[in-house]
Amino acid sequence: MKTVFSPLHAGHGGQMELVAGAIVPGFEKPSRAEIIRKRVESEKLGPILAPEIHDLTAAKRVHAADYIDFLPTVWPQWEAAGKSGSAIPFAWPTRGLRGDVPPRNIEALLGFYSFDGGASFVKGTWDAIKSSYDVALTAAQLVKAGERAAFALCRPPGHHAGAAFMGGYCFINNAAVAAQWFRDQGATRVAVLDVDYHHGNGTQEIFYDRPDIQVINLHGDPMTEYPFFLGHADERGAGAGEGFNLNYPLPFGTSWAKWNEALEDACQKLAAYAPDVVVVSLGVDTFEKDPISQFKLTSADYPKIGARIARLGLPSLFVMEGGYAVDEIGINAVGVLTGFEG
Ligand code: SP5
Ligand code: ZN
Repeated sequence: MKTVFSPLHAGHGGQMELVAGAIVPGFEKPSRAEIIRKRVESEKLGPILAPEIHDLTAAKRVHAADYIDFLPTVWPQWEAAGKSGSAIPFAWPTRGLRGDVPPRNIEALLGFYSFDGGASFVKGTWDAIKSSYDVALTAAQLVKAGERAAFALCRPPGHHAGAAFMGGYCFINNAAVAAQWFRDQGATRVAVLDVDYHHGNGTQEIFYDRPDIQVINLHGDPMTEYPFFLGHADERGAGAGEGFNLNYPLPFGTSWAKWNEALEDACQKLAAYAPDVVVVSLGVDTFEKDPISQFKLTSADYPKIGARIARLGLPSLFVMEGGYAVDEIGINAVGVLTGFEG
């Protein structure tokens, strides 16, 4: 399997986040992608390719144009306002406030275009976001050109980013961009299978009223787990999209047996949908030693995930999402891919 990777991800480093009452270095850090890249090499998964550069047309097919146009301006605006450190919002237009008037202050704009303070900017963040997008589209092109599967080693991740908001370490929703790109290239139906520990709220929001893109999520129950405000089982899609969004919220402590039951049900529903291609939002923060998560998968489980996805017999695009246990993240992410290859 070919991997697409860009070193530009590394410029998105040193950003801070708020965890349990303290501002701490972000869990979503450059070493994550480097450790996965090294494991791709040591396991001889296949060649590692640089991304082709794309314009932002495909991003604007799933995101609001004003949101996409805002992203490259964040750091320049932040610096022009005399600020340093990490560009993090602190005020959001929640219920009772005006969410329809973009303000003119950079801190306010960050809040306007986000749902949490988890997607912070430093100087190299835009170039990393853009490279992650290019990685996803380049890997999608490989699948379109006939590869059985490809691995988009995206960083930053994407699945929490909605049509007009960032959050949860995510800015552009790489998996959603790829899914829509497959549709625009002629695929009739596309499935997105999100196995990250956290609910892919952004992907769900983007495709919620769409029957042509099935979105399936296995994740920590939002009653107790981030992102809290989406991901319940009764969210099944709206309008023409009714029945094409499937959520499997699972409790803290879920280990392979129960997680795999959900995966099996998800894969059967996915197979029944009969898409032309599947986009896998590949998070490995379901791991027992993940520092921010509460599932109990072991390294031996990840190849089984890949093997089950392979049994779907569909062209498959793997898009890297979360996973924060940096010592094992390479073993687990690449484990899914070698398990897929059989
Ligand atoms: C892509 C992805 O996996 N994003 C996850 C964003 C999670 N943000 C919330 C983190 C909350 C961390 N709570 C940590 C407790 C650590 N002891
Ligand atoms: Zn996650």
